[in-house]
Amino acid sequence: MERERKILHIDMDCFYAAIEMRERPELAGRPLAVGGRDRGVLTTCNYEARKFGCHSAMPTYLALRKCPQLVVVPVNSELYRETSQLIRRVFEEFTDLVEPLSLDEAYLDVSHLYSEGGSVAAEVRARIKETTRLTASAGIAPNKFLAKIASDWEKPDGQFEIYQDEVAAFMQELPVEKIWGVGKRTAEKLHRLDLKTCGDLQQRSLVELDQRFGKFGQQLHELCRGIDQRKVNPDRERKSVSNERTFSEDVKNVEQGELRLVDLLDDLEADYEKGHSERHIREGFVKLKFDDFSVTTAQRAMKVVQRDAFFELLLEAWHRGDGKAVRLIGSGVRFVAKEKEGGNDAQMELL
Ligand code: TTP
Ligand code: MG
Repeated sequence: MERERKILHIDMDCFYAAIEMRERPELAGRPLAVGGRDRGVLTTCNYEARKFGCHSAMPTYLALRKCPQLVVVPVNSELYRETSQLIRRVFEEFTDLVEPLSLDEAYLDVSHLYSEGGSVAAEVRARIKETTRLTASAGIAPNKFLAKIASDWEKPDGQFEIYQDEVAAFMQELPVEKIWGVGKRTAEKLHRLDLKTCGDLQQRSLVELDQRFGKFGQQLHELCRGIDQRKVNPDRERKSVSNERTFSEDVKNVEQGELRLVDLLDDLEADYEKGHSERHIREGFVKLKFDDFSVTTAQRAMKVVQRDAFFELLLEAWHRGDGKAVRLIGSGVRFVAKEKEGGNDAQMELL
């Protein structure tokens, strides 16, 4: 019989804001956001600020209107990355099967640990608190999909476990929006078909879902029953590093575009040097989104972040717009794939 899996999803609570509160204790307990002032947006805010209706991606001016006493501090990526490393190391005390999703979030497969999933999660959270003085929330479930949903349930500083024999009942009432891979558009389509919950979806046949949603239909058919076979994949390798910026006002000419690209390339170089310098670059690219939302990407082979080539790529992409103004510029490099490492595959196959 297949061994039941124990998957944890760990997610730090208001991560950037929590770090800022730790660094400046005088701010603790006050509504605090991390983000850009003036025309910027909030990257996140603490739970005090959320009580006023503030949330990540909200324009700062709007957040200040909702909560005039809101303290807004700038983003300090380096500090967050350091903290993220510490958390990563805590995860690795428990298992090699760690799949980071972002700086503050990861899946852990702890099927091989004999303790109850819930107590492993409690221990991981306690170790994180000891190491970083920050709180995390956890979801514990037989698969990734359910673990991620569960980690949101008792946020902040809490955990929630979904046991295998509870899955069927749990799925009945779960809104379709919570299904992994269902974005806004798919959700609308599901609603038009009168499908609001996973229980509703379970009433539809695989054939029908396949006809309506193509390949995704099969996944929907499984996910709405709480079935998710995806493995925790620890060696997912970065394929590229990139950045992009949407401007509050469209950029009208390429000279202005070049000025913006300078900033992006500074950041790109710093990101590469700090986090990925062991990787070999195979090409660089420039991405543009025009004012009609069409997107184009120009790329060229290079081995380092070669600035003059990036400016030529900008020019090339710009001309494709036929005079259209530009609302977003992105820059990035793609890596040569790491050589596949043999040897410990068997150990990673836990399914
Ligand atoms: P989240 O885990 O989405 O948010 P959070 O940790 O701030 O809050 P929660 O308690 O609800 O988990 O994101 C983690 C960090 O990533 C967050 O602190 C800020 C950053 N972030 C961005 O930079 N851009 C974004 O659009 C979002 C959503 C987050
Ligand atoms: Mg978080």
